Amino acid sequence: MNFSVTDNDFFKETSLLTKEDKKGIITHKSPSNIALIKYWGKHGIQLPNNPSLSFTLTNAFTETKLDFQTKKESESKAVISLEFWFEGQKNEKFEQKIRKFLESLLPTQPFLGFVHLQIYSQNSFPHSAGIASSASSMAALALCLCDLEKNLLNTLQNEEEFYQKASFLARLGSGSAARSVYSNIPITTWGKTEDIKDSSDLWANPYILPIHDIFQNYQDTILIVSAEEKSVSSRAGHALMENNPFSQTRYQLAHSNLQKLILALEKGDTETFIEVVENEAFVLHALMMCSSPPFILMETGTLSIIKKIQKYRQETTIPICFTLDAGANVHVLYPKKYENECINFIDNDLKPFCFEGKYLLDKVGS
Ligand code: 2P0
Repeated sequence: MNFSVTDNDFFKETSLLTKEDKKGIITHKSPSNIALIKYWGKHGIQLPNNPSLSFTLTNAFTETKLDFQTKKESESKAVISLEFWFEGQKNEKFEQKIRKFLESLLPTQPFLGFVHLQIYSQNSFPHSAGIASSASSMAALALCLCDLEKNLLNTLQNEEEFYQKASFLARLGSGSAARSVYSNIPITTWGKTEDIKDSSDLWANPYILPIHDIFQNYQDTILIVSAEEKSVSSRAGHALMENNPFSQTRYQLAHSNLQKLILALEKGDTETFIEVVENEAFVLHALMMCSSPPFILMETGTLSIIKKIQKYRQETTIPICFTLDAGANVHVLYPKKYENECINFIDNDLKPFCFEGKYLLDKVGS
């Protein structure tokens, strides 16, 4: 499935397109997500080597506005016409990246060649916070593209199909973005697994298995340990899995961790939740450490924070835990009912390890 629109209907519609001058504005807002079961390693065209599962965040999001106007009959339909602004400024670097992405879609989504596009994008979180924005930004862009198709070709009227296609396109832009097209859905999964009905490598789906109340309003405080750009890009990181001696074991572990997590989410079993979530974070970083060449993505502050969280948990029995992305920042996860104690702990014990004392308060979308 490539959601191609290069069929007869398309050409019927596009002949209309060239006669009729159409313009409009489409906006979408997409949340960031934090993976509990990590996607790390891919094959083919952005296909994951194991299933992943993420919490959808609320406060960290990208808002994208797409301003479109159909081209004149004389203008070439084989090129992408694009201008891109990021946070109010024309941004050549991002424009190049988006242009390349849209060009890669052109053979299956030829309507993209029939319009002039002006895209304005902004994040709710500071660009310098060292938080990856590819998931939320690619998801917001993919949703805009699906609305554009809907507007121009009268396709994607079915909501499920609309979101599946948005997730499919977002995935092609950035794997983890596939999981960010569903706002207000607390948990999303991506990748084929026998444990989740209708799961797919091609797009992510909202998680529809039972979720215990304790996990409905989990808090995620993102500790900014480093605001620097990552030392290894995700693309390079995924590629390193190809020759990693532990890769097959890792993919199996992702499946068994997912099975454990599904049960824990249903039963409200925070102990197993913590065991699985922290294991996934450690394994992701261990894989990078034993890749060739090796990468250490944690900073000393990351380790200090992890140790403090584990000690605090032991002393208080509050089910607080952490997860990591492919970088030094720490996501601190805890149930809403322990919010006051956890914020106090973060302010007193963890904030000193944060870059300029910075952290972002976020929570799972509901
Ligand atoms: C994830 N990460 O599941 C994992 C865990 C980071 C750590 O997916 O190359 O930017 O664009 O498909 O999605 C980050 O990688 O990689 C990522 P591409 P992406 O969220």
